[in-house]
Amino acid sequence: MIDLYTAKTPNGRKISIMLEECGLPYRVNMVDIGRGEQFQPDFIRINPNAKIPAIVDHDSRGQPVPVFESGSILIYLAEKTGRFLPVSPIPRSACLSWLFWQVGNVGPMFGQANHFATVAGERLAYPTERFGAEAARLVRLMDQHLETSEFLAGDYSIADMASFPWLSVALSSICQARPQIAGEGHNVRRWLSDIASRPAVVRGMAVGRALEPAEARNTKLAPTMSDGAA
Ligand SMILES: N[C@@H](CCC(=O)N[C@@H](CS)C(=O)NCC(=O)O)C(=O)O
Repeated sequence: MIDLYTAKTPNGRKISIMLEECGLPYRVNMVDIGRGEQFQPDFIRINPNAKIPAIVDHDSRGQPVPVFESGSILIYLAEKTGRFLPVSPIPRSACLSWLFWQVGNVGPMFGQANHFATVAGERLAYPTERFGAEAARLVRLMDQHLETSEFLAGDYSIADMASFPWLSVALSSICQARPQIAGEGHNVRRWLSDIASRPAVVRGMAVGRALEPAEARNTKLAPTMSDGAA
């Protein structure tokens, strides 16, 4: 059994998607980051950086294994199962390049762009422009890449799982906010739609909320999944 520590955010959903894709038994522990549960000592012992997602793998030999940072967790689960991360060096490096592209660029830049556009109490022109422009540049780059590529790197992989939850929440608002990319993003939309139709993705995205009736008809929750305390 794997304990998943998560919240209803794109970073958290990367991991529930991967767990569902691999069919691994896991238990959901929702961490209320709005109320500061990520700073509680029990959670800091799992992730000293005090952020979701994190996992504890109780199925390894010896002591339970804590893993934090979404990219690191995706690689851990891929190596544990032998799935969604190629083994041979060239396709593996392509997959890892796009995975690190997401964790080093898309997550931080989309997060800051959203923060300064919608969360910050004050509208500050410089950071709004800086992070908004960078988010738009990343969308354009991804759209151009997906013009000739079905997925980010070869077959569907952990690189796609890392980017999917972020693009699914942010693509429309980034395109609307930046006139220079208005009308772009059709390759990203095709990619989003292909991935969104995967039953494991529907289940992974639903962690922490009840499935809509249409979703429930098309998918089946893993029998081992349950909510627990953080
Ligand atoms: N680089 C980290 C980012 C994780 C992260 O930013 N998590 C957010 C939620 S999406 C969080 O826990 N925020 C709480 C806080 O910053 O106090 C990863 O990829 O796992």
